[in-house]
Amino acid sequence: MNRTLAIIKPDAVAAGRAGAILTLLEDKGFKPVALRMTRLNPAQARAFYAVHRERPFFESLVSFMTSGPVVPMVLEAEGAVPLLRTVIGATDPAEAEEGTVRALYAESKERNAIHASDSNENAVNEIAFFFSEHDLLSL
Ligand code: FUP
Repeated sequence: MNRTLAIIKPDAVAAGRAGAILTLLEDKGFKPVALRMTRLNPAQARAFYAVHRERPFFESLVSFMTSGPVVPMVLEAEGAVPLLRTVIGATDPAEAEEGTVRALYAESKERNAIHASDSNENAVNEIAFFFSEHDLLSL
């Protein structure tokens, strides 16, 4: 069994879609093994997206990600990282496949409802960003 990190982003939480997105993820076979609600401060958002710090959208992304509560969660499934990337869809909802989280709930390329780790290595680091080992339940 593999683990990945998802974050329901401020747009989707504010729109009252956190429950619908969690249901969709469970319907796709993911088991949540840790879940919390928090609000990132600018330093945390900058650290989380540090890989993008030179990109033109970086400050706007930090501003969006700190604009309201988020729901980070650790999800377990066979091949969790690639499976979740498929289930969330393309970064830009205009390009996301029908039925994906972003096609259903994202507003724009920036306000795109959900984050998912893009590699097993990043998943380990991103899980540790939000959760300590004793937060993770064994099912
Ligand atoms: P993804 O892995 O699909 O979340 O996409 P990226 O890692 O490429 O981008 C991370 C986040 O940066 C996206 F979720 C939204 C934001 N972003 C923009 O706001 N504009 C862009 O042109 C690209 C990404």
